[in-house]
Amino acid sequence: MALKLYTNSFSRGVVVDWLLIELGIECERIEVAFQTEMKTAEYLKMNPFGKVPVLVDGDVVIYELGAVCAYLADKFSEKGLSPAFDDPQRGVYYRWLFFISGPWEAAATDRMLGLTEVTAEQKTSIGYGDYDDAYNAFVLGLSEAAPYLCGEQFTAADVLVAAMLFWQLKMGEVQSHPAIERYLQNVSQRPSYAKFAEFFSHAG
Ligand SMILES: N[C@@H](CCC(=O)N[C@@H](CS)C(=O)NCC(=O)O)C(=O)O
Repeated sequence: MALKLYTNSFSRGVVVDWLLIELGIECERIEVAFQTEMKTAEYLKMNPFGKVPVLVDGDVVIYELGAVCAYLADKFSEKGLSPAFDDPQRGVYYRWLFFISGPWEAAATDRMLGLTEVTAEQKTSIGYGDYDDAYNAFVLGLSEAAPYLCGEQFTAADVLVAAMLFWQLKMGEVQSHPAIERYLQNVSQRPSYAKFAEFFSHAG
């Protein structure tokens, strides 16, 4: 059965569009309006958060951007967008998928909302420590990209991480750094990037 992507062109769903270009696969794209179509009872059955993106593959419904991207990369593993299961780089790949979707997303959101005052005691129970910890870990990891996060292999993790950085730089929500600039320069060489940049320019 054909894949269906419920998304909105002004959302993080554009990250999946970028991955689909890299994969070179067909996927039906269903544009869902904010506030209305995303909140219908029918839509909430697919994603109780009433958010995009959502990928439907037959009977399987996947929400959460990171899960959608990881799922597609593995489903079409022959396209080489995820390290093989027995490749040690798979560990690095997982680290980036989870880092960008968990600690980094939370740290960046808290900062955007001004939730930055963290006591030493609170820091031990906050998954990302504090913003500086998360930022330092991020740029340290990026400084090891050669040229991509998993070495020579460009993966779905690069799509997620680079898209997040392009977005946050555009919105002034992350401080640039030589490691960030070098990494994004590497990623920008991908032929798919030009197409993504086009989607992205509409996305806010
Ligand atoms: N954790 C979710 C976040 C999804 C999300 O926040 N999507 C936004 C668009 S970027 C949305 O659909 N917002 C609509 C709403 O909350 O009403 C993911 O990674 O997929």
